[in-house]
Amino acid sequence: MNALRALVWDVDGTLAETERDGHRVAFNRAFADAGLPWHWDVPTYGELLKVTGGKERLLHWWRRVDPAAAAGADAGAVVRRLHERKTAHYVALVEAGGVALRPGVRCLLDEAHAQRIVLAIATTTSAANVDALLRTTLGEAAARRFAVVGAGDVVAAKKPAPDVYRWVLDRLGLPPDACLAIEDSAAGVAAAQGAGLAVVLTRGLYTRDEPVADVLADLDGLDGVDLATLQHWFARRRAPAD
Ligand code: XBP
Ligand code: MG
Repeated sequence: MNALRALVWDVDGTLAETERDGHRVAFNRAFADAGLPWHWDVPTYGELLKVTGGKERLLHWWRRVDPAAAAGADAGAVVRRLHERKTAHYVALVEAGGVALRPGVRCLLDEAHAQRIVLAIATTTSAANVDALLRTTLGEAAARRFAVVGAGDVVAAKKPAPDVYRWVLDRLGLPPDACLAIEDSAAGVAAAQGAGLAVVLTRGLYTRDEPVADVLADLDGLDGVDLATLQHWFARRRAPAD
């Protein structure tokens, strides 16, 4: 079996706790801008996270609260506009320092870079969000360490579909058994495993109780986890044929 060549990171919930105080707040600001009487409180947003992707989540909500309007000919355009506002609010919030990396993440990124382990991203969130988060939390130079960023609409089928991981592996030119995915959610784990990657799970605010199976480690965070530990877990993974 291959040695570990690349770490493929999820973003939301994994690199940073972006959802509750980042994306959720940005959605609510976009609703207020548009004069909509919608507000996603913390538990409601937790339920809505079952739908991955912001535009998909918006449409799902709209169909629930006003199915007739959500079936209108211009519904797709309305969702796109609303989501553009949401992205602008999210980027502003991140650039103002509203979101920090989770404990342990920066150390692991630095260690991997120093040991020439390739860094990549496979996420459902929009590319503008990833860009703002990496530049603000890591700085310009460290943000450029990610060799491949698979984000948002680069694939049509979002997590739990494996497509974004396959997209990233294609561009890395690496087989799945040389890469380790780091994910926070059941949908993310399913996506990575569907593409043949072993996974370390770092549960977050919204994913503490999600049922997840067959991960190399099931953690509440990455604080104190070093690269040698990841490599040790990775070496003990089962081959797909086992
Ligand atoms: C994250 C998501 C994203 C964000 C919002 O899932 O589902 O949709 O909530 O981002 P994962 P956008 O961590 O598994 O990638 O609004 O830009 O879609
Ligand atoms: Mg996630």
